[in-house]
Amino acid sequence: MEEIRRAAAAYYENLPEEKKRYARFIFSEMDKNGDGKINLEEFMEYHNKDNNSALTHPSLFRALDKNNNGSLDFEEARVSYYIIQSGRALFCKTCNTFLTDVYFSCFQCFTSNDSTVSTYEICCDCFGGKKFTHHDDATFCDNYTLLSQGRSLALAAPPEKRSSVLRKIEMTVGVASVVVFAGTIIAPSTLCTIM
Ligand SMILES: [Ca+2]
Ligand SMILES: [Ca+2]
Ligand SMILES: [Zn+2]
Ligand SMILES: [Zn+2]
Repeated sequence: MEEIRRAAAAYYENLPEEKKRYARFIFSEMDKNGDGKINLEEFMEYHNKDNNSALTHPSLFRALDKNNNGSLDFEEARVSYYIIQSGRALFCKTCNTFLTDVYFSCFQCFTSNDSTVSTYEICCDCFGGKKFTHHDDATFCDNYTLLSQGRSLALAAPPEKRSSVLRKIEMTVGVASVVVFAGTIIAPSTLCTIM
């Protein structure tokens, strides 16, 4: 989680002023009782209304609450903004915890040409403890391996398939490759296209 926090802070610092103001605005919208922090109830209420079901996961709130005091200050809450923007709202398919730094993903599902196949991610504990049921021939890779393999995969894919490969890479490993280019945040898909 620490890596995600640091990436989120860097991401925020590079946002244009209006986007920073917008992030503050969202924070104040969430803070119903105006005490300057977001409790679980306020967080759930806001995201339920938003229909953003991934964010109403209690394990995400716990992960965001860095100092474990049961509420989110602005610095803690802005990490959720980054998680949405980078497509990092991923949860373990077995135990349902929010996936932070390193996790494993089924290589076959990840690289499937069928867009209806969802990528299958599990946390290190469930993978290590073999606590998952998936198809027999599944090969699991950690997200960093997928990122480096993703580039070769994308380059090897026929041009008409390339964008769907890139989209999957972006969804699964987005956080690892957000970079700042000439003061503008470049999303992984754009980055891959210009490489
Ligand atoms: Ca509040
Ligand atoms: Ca807190
Ligand atoms: Zn798990
Ligand atoms: Zn699979």
